[in-house]
Parts: sequence; C-alpha cells; structure tokens
Amino acid sequence: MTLFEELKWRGLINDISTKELEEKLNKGGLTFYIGTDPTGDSLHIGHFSSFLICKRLKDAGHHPILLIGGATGLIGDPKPTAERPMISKETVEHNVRCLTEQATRLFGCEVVNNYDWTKDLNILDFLRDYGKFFNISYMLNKDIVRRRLEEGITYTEFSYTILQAMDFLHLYETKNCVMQVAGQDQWGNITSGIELIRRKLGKEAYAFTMPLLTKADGTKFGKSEGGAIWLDANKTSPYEMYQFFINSEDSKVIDYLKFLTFLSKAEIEALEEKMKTEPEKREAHEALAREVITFVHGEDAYLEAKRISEVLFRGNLQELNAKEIEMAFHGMESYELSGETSLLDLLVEVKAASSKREAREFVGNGSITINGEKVTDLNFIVSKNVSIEQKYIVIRRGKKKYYLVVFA
Ligand code: 545
Repeated sequence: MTLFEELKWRGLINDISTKELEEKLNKGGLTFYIGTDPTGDSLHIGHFSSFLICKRLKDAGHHPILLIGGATGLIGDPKPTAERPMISKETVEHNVRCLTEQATRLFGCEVVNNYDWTKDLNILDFLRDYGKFFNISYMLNKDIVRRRLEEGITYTEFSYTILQAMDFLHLYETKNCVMQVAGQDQWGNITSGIELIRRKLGKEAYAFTMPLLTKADGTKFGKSEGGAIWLDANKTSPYEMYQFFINSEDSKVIDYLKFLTFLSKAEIEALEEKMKTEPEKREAHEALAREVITFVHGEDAYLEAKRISEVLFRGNLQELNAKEIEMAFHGMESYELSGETSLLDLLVEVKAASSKREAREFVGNGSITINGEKVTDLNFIVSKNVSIEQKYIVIRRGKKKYYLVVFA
C-alpha cells in the first residue's frame, strides 16, 4: 500500500488541493505544517487525532513543522456560530509555552510560533503587502464567514484568514514548506494561503484536510461527560483516558484504531474479526486504549490504568494504594470526613442511600462493600482505621456505584 492509499484507508483524507498531491506524498521529502491556536493550556485528544499526521508523514520521509498560533490566538479563528471571547495576552503566552512543551515531547517535530514573524508587522505594511491580495468578495464567500454575516463578525475575526495565509507564505519562503495539513474545518483558511502564495510568488502550494473524528451520533469526538480528554495527565488521568477508550462505541472503535494508532491494516482487520467472533473479549477496545495511552503517557501508565480498571471491576479495592485511588477517582466528587461515623449515616450523607431505612436495607442485603470488603453489620462504625493509608474509604453499592470518602 502506498502512503496515500494508507491515508485513504485510514480515513484521513477529506479534501486535497490537487490530484498531483498523491504522487508527491508517495514520493516523500515534502516540508509541511499543521497549526493550532493556543486556546487552552493543554493539547486534547482532538489535537492528538490531527497531530498524529506529523508522525505518519515523518515516518514516510516528509518533514513536519508544528505551528503554535501565538499571534492568531490573540485574534481568534471565526467559528460558524459566534464571536470568540478575546483571550488575554498573558494567557496566550502561557498556553503557547504549555502547548510547545507538550507538542515537542509528544511529536518530536520542529515547532514554530507565528507571533515571531507577525508581531513586528505594522498596520500599513499589513494592508499594503497582504491586504491588497484579498478581494472582499473572495473573503465573504468563505463558508464560515458567510454563515456569520447574520450573527455578525468583527473586523478582527474577519481578518484572521489573512494572518493564516501569511503564515503559509512565510513558511513557504523561509522553510520551503510547500504543504499545509489540517482538519476539514480549516479548508477556507488553507486556500487563502494557497491563493496568496500563487498571487504573490506565482508558485503552487499544496494541502489536504482530514475529516474531524466524530462519535456514532455524529457529535464531536473527544468529549466525555467529565469534559474534554486532555493529554496532560494532571487534567485527565491515564485511568480516565483508559475508561474513555475502553467505552468507545463498538461501531466506531475500528475507525478510531485507523485514525489514532499506528497498528497495521492486517492488525486492525484481525481485531475487527475478533469483534465478530469474540465480542465479549473487547480486544479491539483494549488495543485502542493500549496504543493511545502508551503513545501519550508510556506503557507503565497504560498497565497501571488497566490494573486499576480491573480491580475496580472486581471490587477488591484493598489491592489499590492511595495514589491509585487518587488516579481512579480523579475528577470525581468526594466526601470529606474528619472523625468517625456510623455506616448507615455515612451512606445517607454521601447519597448512597436516600434514607437510613434504605441504608439499612442495602447493608442488610449485602450490597455495600467498604474498601472491597462486604459489610453487613448495621452498627458498623466508619473511622480512619478502616481506611486505605489513613486516607481513603471507598464505598461500593452494588456492582458499579462508587463513593469516595476522604479523611481530612
Ligand atoms: C493558525 C495559524 C496557522 C495554521 C493553523 C492555525 C490554527 C487554525 C485552527 N486550528 C484548530 C485549533 O483548535 C484549537 C483547539 C484544538 C483542537 O484554529 N486556524 O487551533 C484545530 N487544529 C487542529 C486541526 C483541527 C483544527 O488545532 O487542524 O481541524 C482540529 O482537529 O480545528 O498558520
């Protein structure tokens, strides 16, 4: 399979600028870039799905440049729906530092910041040397801008596409960067750049976009009920990332394997077969979680996340230490306890039971475990000396409901 055939098979090609791109991609040696604005202080799984293209193309002999938008992040790429709130310069600078560190660690490619070549451009040069190449009717025809004319769009966001076009021109001139890659939402900004390079240099530049990953119901990939899945382990623990991938919809897991991993066609097709013959083993889901978490956090983090998940599933919590409890229940609300209390009162306090009568019923019928041990004693006293490392009490009701109690 050629590179282009593989990208097609993986579902990674949405638009391409010219069909010549196929053989250029297959030949290798292209310098290309993909950009992101510093809208947050961590990359998330949405970035990850797009930035993996850097490694895929690098492995095929191309040269990736990752751009962080220290300048464009101050302006705001217009969304179809509404104006973005402006981000402060300090926040943008902080986010640029965080994203640069993460992107370098994860994707190991050259990182540039468009603030470096945009900050010194004065308004007159901007209007004369770049604005002159942008016909308003061309700009109004951009899909996203057209949809915003009703709602309203400021001059600032309207100008954004010229900044992104300038980037492509700048990288073309200074680094022979002949191609830009992005998710499909970026097609308008990319073609602005191709147009500017054609009109200002008389040269041809290339691009392709990737479809945006979606869930089975078509909504945006990468959001769980706890919010976005961040690549920063302090924002989303490897355990939470493990749960996110293990619970991917069956109908999407093969697409995610193609998009998010480097498993071969043969390996993915074998997993697809296993989904049919032994669905209960969930080998495809496990492979997806393993590949992504190992890439982002390392194999040890994957193995620990898997172990915690198995312990929680079996319920023998006494096998977990305090750190693993923290990881497993990261982001989940907990109940603080200073002294000791009766189990029945505590069950009502943490809302594991709606009344003491119901608490008595749960304890009586054996559906309550404390740190993995079943408790049926109605007079059981919960105190620090039944906690894990003098810190945690994990109450489980039935098979799946967990409540975390932390000793102050
Ligand atoms: C700025 C200057 C350039 C080239 C590109 C840019 C950024 C671009 C943009 N990209 C998106 C982005 O999202 C922030 C949250 C992360 C998902 O806005 N104008 O910054 C996303 N991009 C990755 C993919 C994308 C795109 O970071 O391209 O399609 C999402 O997967 O939406 O010279």
